[in-house]
Amino acid sequence: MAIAPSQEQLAKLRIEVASWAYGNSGTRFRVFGTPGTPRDPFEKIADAAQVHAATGLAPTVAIHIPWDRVDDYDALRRHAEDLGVAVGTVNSNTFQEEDYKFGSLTHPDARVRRKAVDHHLECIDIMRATGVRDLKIWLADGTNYPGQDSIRARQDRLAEGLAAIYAALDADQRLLLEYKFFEPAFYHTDVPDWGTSFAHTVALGEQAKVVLDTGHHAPGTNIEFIVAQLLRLGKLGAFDLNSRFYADDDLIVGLADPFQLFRIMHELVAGGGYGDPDVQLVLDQCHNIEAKIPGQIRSVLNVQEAVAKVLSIDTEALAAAQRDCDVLLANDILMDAYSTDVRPMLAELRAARGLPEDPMRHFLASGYLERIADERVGGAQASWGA
Ligand code: PSV
Ligand code: MN
Ligand code: MN
Repeated sequence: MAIAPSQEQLAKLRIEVASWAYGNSGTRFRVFGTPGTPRDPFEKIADAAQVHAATGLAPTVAIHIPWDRVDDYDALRRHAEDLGVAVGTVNSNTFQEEDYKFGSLTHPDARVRRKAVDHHLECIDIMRATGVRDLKIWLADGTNYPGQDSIRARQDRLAEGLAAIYAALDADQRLLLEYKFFEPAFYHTDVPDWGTSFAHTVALGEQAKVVLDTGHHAPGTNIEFIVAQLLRLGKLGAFDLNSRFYADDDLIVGLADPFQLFRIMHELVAGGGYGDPDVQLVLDQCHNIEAKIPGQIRSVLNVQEAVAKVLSIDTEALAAAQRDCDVLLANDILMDAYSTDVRPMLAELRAARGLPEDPMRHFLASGYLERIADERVGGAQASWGA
C-alpha cells in the first residue's frame, strides 16, 4: 500500500545544524568534556562540515552570538565555504548577562531594552558579513511571580523592540521569532506560544515568521496541528528539531517519539513546506553524554528516514479514504507508510549521489574523531554558553 518515492523528491531534504551542538553541554549538575571538542567557532564549523560530508544533508551551520563572535566574519564565511558548507541562521542571545535579569526587549528599563535592540543590530551586521538571511530570536524574558511586572506592558515593549529590529533588516533578510512555554521564567513567559509569536510576526510584516521548536510545548500538545496551521497562514519560517521527554531536553530528534516526528513531517509535506527554502529545518540539540558528530549524523538520518516514510504515503488513496470517511482505511494507509523500512531506498539514494551508503560507519572509520582528539589538546573547549 505504501508507494516508492522518487529520488528527486527524497533529495530535496536540507537540514541546518547548529554550532552549539559541537561544544560541550550538560545540565546544571555537570557538563562532561569530550576529547576533541572544538575550541572556537572555526572548529565547530569544521565538525559540522563532517556531518554534511557523510550525509549530504546538512549544508548550513547556524551560529550563536556572542558564542560564535569572531574578529573576521568574512574569514568565517570563507572557512565554511572551503569545507563545503555555509554559515546559516544567526541566533541572538539576550539571556546570559546580568543586565537581562528582568528581561531584555521587555525590560522595564529603556536602557536595557536599547542594549537588547543594539545586540540584534550587531547580529544583522554579522548576517550581512556572512551572507545569512535569517535572524532567529529566542527570548528568555518573563516573570517568576504574579504582579512582578505588567504582562501587558511587556507585550507593548516587546512589540516596540521587535519593530526596531525588523526595521533594520535588508529586504532579503528575515526575522524569526521562537516561542517557548516556560523556562527560565516560570510564572509567565513573554513569548510562550505560537499564537503570541504569530501575533507579533503578523504585526511586523512579511519578513517576520514563527520558529517552532519541537521541545517547547507542554506534554500532550498536538504539534503537527500547529505545523498545519502555521503553514496555512504562511507564517512557519523554521523548525528547531529535537526530542524531549519532559521539557526543553534537546535530545536527538526522532529518538523519544519517532511517530511524532513522522506526524510532524507529514504535515510539513502536506502543507507544501517540504523542500521550500522558506521553511527551514534546523537541529537545536545538545549532546550531553553521546559523541557529538555521530549524534548529529544520527539526527539528520532520523529526519531523513521520517521524511522518506512520509513520502511513501499513498496520498491519493489516503485522500479517497478521507473523502469516504473510512476511518480505519485512512489510518491504515498512513501507518503502512510509517511501517515501511526506508533504509534500503535511502542507501540507494546515497549511492546514486556518490555519498557513503552507511554515513555513520563511514564517518567512524574515517579517523576524524581520533585526529581531533590528538590535535585539539590545550585551549578551552567550547561549551553551550561559550
Ligand atoms: C533555549 O530554550 C534554546 O534551546 C532555544 O530553543 C534556542 O533556540 C536555543 O536555546 C539557542 O539559543
Ligand atoms: Mn530552539
Ligand atoms: Mn530550547
